[in-house]
Amino acid sequence: MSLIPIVTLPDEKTLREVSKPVAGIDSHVKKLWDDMLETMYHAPGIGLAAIQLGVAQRLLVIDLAKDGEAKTPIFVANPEIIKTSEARSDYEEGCLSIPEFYEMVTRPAEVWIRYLNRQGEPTETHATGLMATCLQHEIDHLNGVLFIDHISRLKRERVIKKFQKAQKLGKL
Ligand code: GNR
Ligand code: NI
Repeated sequence: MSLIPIVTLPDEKTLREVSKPVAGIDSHVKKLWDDMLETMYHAPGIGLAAIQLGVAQRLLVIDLAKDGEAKTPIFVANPEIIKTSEARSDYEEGCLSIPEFYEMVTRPAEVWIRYLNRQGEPTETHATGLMATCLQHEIDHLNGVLFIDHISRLKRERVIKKFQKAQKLGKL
C-alpha cells in the first residue's frame, strides 16, 4: 500500500472533475481502494474519494471507527443515491481537500444507496447520522461538488481566495 498526496484547493481543475464509473472490480480498483484507505487513515479522515488522489473514478472509502476502535472500512464503487429523507440534519463538515476549514452543512438526514462492494456485488444500504452525511459528502466529490458549495457564496469565495493567495505566496 502507498500514501498518496491529497489534492487540495486551489486545484479546482482536479476537484471539479466529474469522475467516471468503473467497469468492474479488478486488482487495479482494489489497489487504489487500499491506497485510498491508507492515505485516509494517515491524514486522518473518515472518508475519501478517488478524485482527492487525482483519480477520476467513482470510488470511495469510509471508516467511521474512532481512534483505538477496531477498523470498519467500507469500499464503495459507482454509488447511486436511490432515495433521500425529507428530514434534514446539520453537521459541521470538514474536507481533507480544504484543510482547516469547517462549516455547518444541511443535508438529508437519511439516504438509501446502491453501489458495487469490494466483491463486485451490487449492494443496497440505508444510512443515517454521520454515515449519511459522509456518504453524501463523498458522492458529491465524484460529481465535482465540494461541501463549500452547500454554504453561502460569501464564505465559499472567501475560502477559495484564501487558498489561491496561500499558493501564490508559496505556502501550499
Ligand atoms: O475526514 C472527514 N471528515 C468529515 C467530517 C464531516 C463531514 C464529512 C467529512 S469527510 C472528511 C474527509 C474528506 O474530505 N472526504 O472527502
Ligand atoms: Ni472531502
